[in-house]
Amino acid sequence: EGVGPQEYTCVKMRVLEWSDAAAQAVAAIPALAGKRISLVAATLRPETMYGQTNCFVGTKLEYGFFQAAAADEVYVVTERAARNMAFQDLSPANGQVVRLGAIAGQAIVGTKVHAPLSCYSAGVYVLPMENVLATKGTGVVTSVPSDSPDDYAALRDLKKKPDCYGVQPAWVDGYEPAPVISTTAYGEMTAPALCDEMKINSQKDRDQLAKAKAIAYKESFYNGTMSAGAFKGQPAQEAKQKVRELLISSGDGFAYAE
Ligand code: A2H
Repeated sequence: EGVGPQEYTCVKMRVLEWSDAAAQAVAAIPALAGKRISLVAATLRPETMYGQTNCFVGTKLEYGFFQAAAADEVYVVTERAARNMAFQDLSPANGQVVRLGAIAGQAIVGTKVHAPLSCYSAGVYVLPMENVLATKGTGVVTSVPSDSPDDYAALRDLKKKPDCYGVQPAWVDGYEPAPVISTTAYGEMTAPALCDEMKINSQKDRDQLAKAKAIAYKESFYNGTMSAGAFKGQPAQEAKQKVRELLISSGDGFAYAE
């Protein structure tokens, strides 16, 4: 932020089963019939994708269904992201944004999506997070609680009080942080260990989470070793580019800058 562009890797989280509310919204938009629809998450840590446990959206944000460059493909992202994508060969024509419909973040919650490379290969659920910014990335965040304190704190809140957040237990039960990167300082579970050590109680502990995020980044990215996936045993820092290329070459991801 501030200095130069952020080079994100976008991960296509293909919809496997819509929530009831989203199914209704989708059925009312004839242009979506027969399309491959994906929630598109923007990440700076593609090497962590092996540990995805869920996807986060902001319940107060509005998302759109945007025509991708491929005729049969549609991306669910914020309007802001779709405009940026239109200038990066990610829409039907340069600068052209084709919005096929809109949907509230709240309505998407409970949708089951495929998380590429995740150990939860049968799919993960879309869940609500309080601190999803409309001004960053695509407004869709893929969650890796083993290595992201924000993701860990938010997922733990939902597991503790599913009712408060309108989340069904089945959307979080069994989706535990999975080992992706090991560090000498914190072992396999950098974010959970840091949140415990810093006594972070919930996703509302913004100041503490900002500190934990900085430490987690330093340990897991700069000092971490891959403990899962195709590049097991390699430094996380080196695996980043390799996993990014893997996601892009398989068609499960693409480069996106802003
Ligand atoms: B990262 P930066 Cl394992 N609102 O991906 C809030 N957070 C968002 C967002 C939005 N609209 N869009 C993306 N993000 C998250 C993985 C990850 C990330 C790990 C560890 C750290 C980490 C799994 N979540 O980010 O402010 C996304 O989460 C800290 C570097 O542009 C994205 O990468 O630096 C990161 O924030 C981008 O935030």
